[in-house]
Amino acid sequence: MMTQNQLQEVIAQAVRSVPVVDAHTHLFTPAFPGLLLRGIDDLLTYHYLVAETLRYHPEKTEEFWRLSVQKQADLVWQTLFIERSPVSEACRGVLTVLRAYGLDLGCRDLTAYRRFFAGLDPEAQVDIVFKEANLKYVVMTNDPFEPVEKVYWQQGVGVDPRFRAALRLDPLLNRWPETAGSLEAEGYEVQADLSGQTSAEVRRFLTDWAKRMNPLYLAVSLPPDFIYPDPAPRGRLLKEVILPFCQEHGKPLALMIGVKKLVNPSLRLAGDSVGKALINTVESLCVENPEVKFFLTMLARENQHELVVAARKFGNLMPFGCWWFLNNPSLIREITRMRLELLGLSFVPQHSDARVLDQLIYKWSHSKQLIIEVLTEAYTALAETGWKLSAAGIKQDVERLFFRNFEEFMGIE
Ligand code: RAT
Ligand code: ZN
Repeated sequence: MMTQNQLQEVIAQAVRSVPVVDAHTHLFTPAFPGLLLRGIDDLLTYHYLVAETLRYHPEKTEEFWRLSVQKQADLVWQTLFIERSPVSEACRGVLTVLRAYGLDLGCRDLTAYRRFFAGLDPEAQVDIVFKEANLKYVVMTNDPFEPVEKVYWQQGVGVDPRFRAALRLDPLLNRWPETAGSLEAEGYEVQADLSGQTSAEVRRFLTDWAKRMNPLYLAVSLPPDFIYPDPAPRGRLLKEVILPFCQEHGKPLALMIGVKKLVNPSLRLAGDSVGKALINTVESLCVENPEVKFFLTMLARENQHELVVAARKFGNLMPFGCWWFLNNPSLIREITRMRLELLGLSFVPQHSDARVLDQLIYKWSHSKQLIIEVLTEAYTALAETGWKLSAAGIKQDVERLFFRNFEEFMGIE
């Protein structure tokens, strides 16, 4: 019989040592020069921190976008770290990163931090970060309409195996018919009204890009009013092209539902918000497409309970992560506890959504600490029934949460 202290230690050890698969990030392989964000200025200009900064200085919004990244970082640092205590989750994250690199937090010297990061070579930095966060690999977000990225794929630049691809469909599903124009320019015979060869040609486009990227899954972020079925272009493209493609190729479809784009356009990337989405949509997709796997996250706190209930009904639905505005300690605790209570070990508790390499360090250390706490509570309650726990059994459960569930769902051996 394990004592409470031993139990805590076994859980903490299992979580800290498990290799992690990060199912959704916005990072890039260093093989794509210029795309991988890293270092203190990129950390400080993360859009979560830009939103927090401009709250204190709304009058500086227009001017902010005219500044260099370094000058933007100066304003964020001054506003959030010098003039106030950096208590928010995104601020604390920066400090966790600096501490992990052994930097002196006492000096609050941005120039010294800059000097340190300037001395790091990108490849070496990837090694350090992956070791620190104990990552097996991360999944990128790969948009075939992004002009710079697209060219790297077309040139067949070899990708570091620690960076796996996910084929992002936002332009196709959220910006039709503009995207029809881009497809046409690339030689695909599509019509804005989806007539003629359009479905077959969009499918050809997907096949071409899946060959180049070898994505683990296809992905799209969607607004709160996303409905399915839907006679509008998004619904038709889903029904006629995306879902059959996913089924035929055995690729899961990741749906990230609940984003209200550019509620405040002047904030640019920091200007998106959240809205409660319709769970019926998720249920219809799952019931009508039993052969398609849906890797699914919802942005509104209000959707979390019904999403978990929906997952109880459908083996082809895998909830993942505490996304964006949910990626805060109080909500991670609440959501993870609820998922564990209703789904046992059949979910993917977290992804980082990192946009800056170094964020992997804090996003994972903060989340792991919370998952340790929630698991400790659950195993303690289990032990109280008289159930015998073993370190090997706990390790196996933790592995399911941090990589095995994801890999099995993705069909990775
Ligand atoms: O979390 C974020 O950084 C958002 O800006 C989005 O990129 C979101 O995660 C997404 O993938 O659409
Ligand atoms: Zn994201």
